[in-house]
Order: sequence, then structure tokens, then C-alpha cells
Amino acid sequence: MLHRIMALFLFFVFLPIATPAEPIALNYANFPPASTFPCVQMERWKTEVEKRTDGLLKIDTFPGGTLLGAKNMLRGVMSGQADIGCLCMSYQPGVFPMTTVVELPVEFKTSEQASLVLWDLYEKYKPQEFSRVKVLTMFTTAPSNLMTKKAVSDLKDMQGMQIRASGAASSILELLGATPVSMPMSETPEALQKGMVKGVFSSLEVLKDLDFADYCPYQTRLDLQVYPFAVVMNRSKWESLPEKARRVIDELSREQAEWTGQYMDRHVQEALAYARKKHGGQMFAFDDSDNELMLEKVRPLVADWKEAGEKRGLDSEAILKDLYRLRDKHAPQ
Ligand code: DTR
Repeated sequence: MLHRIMALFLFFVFLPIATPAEPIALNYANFPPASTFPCVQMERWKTEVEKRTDGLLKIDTFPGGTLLGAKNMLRGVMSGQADIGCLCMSYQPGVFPMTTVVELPVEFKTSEQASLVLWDLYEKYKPQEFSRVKVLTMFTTAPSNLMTKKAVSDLKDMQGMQIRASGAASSILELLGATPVSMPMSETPEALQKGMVKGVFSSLEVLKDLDFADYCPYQTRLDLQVYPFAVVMNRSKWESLPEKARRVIDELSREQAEWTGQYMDRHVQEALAYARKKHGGQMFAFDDSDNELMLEKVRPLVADWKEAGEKRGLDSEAILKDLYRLRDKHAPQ
């Protein structure tokens, strides 16, 4: 009898140790379709985090706006509707005064370059605009170019053309004489289909991922500007995580920015090859004099950003200096 009681006692005492702990489940919201690069990087992050925490964390991903949409991402993460969310700073003008400095037309060449610049700027300045959430990583698109229904081979061709963009990209189009139509990427396929816009100003991987090659057989290389993204987490959820999980996530931040940039740059090439093969598309570039004129036309945006930043209490001059320094430091060889 005594033996049996002892055995039962030992069984109950050691049971909790023998059973593996339930993983901590976190949900991760994203706004565009699963095929697009913000969601591809989300799946990569999930795989790495689950592996590197030895299953301590389980990440449930929600692409396509199924948990939160493009414009309520920050609010939704702050209120705890989602634990993690991926947002594009350009979609909410004025909300991210500092990190939108990378939207300026400073001629980034690649997404890897611009993503590392954005991350390094964030790390250095830790701007107020993200103080209510935990930032997990940041990255940018590849430089924006035109995808159009009709060929645009010089500045003249784009005058008055209705082209979809968002944030600073809309101001760029306006300065170049086009008619910008602002909307998040998630609404763009319908706008193209219905003919509400005659083209898109964005990075070219969407030729494949959203099959824009189907509507826009022509592309024009402008390489003017990139769109910044951030992945943010609810602060109290972050603080509730075990130390090991937080360490793994923090160690992944910069690596994830770099990985996403490299993926994006590779994928733009694949999308261009796809557009050529499937739709026989054609790529244009402006001649030297139009190129110069274009850069001259968009230059005032830098001074505008500087002034707006100062009004919001930013050290705009120092930030711009760092922007140029980091752009050159991370320039592709
Ligand atoms: N260029 C921005 C951001 C962007 C580029 N590719 C994708 C794909 C899915 C969502 C957003 C983006 C834009 O045009 O909205």
C-alpha cells in the first residue's frame, strides 16, 4: 500500500516536468496577399523564430488582411487585436515623420541597401513614432519604377497619367506631372482591372506576385524612391515573453532586414523575366537630359522633409546627413 502511495506521489510530482511545455502562440497580421514579399519575409521569420527558440514560440500567420488591414495595423497591434503586425509607413502620411526619410528620392539602387539604411537609422535614433510598440525588424521595397498600360519613354509621356502610388511616391509623381492616385497595394489590382488607374509606381516584383504584367506590359526605370516597412509587436506581449525568446527575436532583427532586401532584389529580376516571357513586356529608361530634369523636379522634397521634420522636433539635418552616409556605406559594389 505504502509503495502504491509513493508511486502515485512521484507520478504527480514529476508529471509536469515530463510533459513538454505548451508553446507560446503569437499571431502575426499582414495586409497584402500571401504571394507578396511582406508575407514571404513573414513566413521566413516564423520558421527561424520557431527553430531558434526550440519550439518555445509558435507563430500563427494571417496574410491578406484576414486579421488586420493596411491602415489599422499599428492601432490593431497596440490594442492587442494582433500580437505582431507588418505595416507600410507610407500608407499613413504624418504618422512616421522620421523613418519616412528613406522615402526621399535619394537614388537607392537596391532593396538590400535601403533596408540596411532604414534599420541602421532606426537603431541610431529610436524614434518616438515607434515608442508604443516593440519593433522586430524593418525593410524597404526595391526602388520604385513605373508599370503602365501605355509606354512611357520620356517625361512627356507621363503628363496627366493616372498612376497609383502612396505616401511620398504620390508627391514625386505630382512633381513629375502625373496624376497620383493614392491607395494601399491591397486595393491596386481592382483599380487596375477597372481602369481607375493607368499604371502603378512601385517596385517591380508585383509584375509577378500580383500579375500586374497582365495589365501593364510597359515598364520605365526611374529608381527614384523606396517604401519603408516595419514589423511591430504589442509591447506588453513582448514584455511577457521569456528572456530566451526575446534574445532570439532581437538577434534576428538586422538579419531579417538584410534577408528581406536580398530576397526582394532577387525577386525583382525573376518578376522581370516572368513579365518578358509571359507577356512580352518592354522596359524603357529616360535619356540623360530627362533624367536630370526628373531629379531636379523632385529635389525640393528633401527640403520639405527637413522642414516638416524640424516642426515635429526632429534633428532633420543630422538625420539627412546619416541618410546619405549610410546610403553610400551600404551601396552595392
Ligand atoms: N511599393 C509599395 C509597397 C509594396 C511594394 N510591393 C508590395 C507588395 C505588397 C504590398 C506592398 C508592396 C506600394 O506600392 O504599396
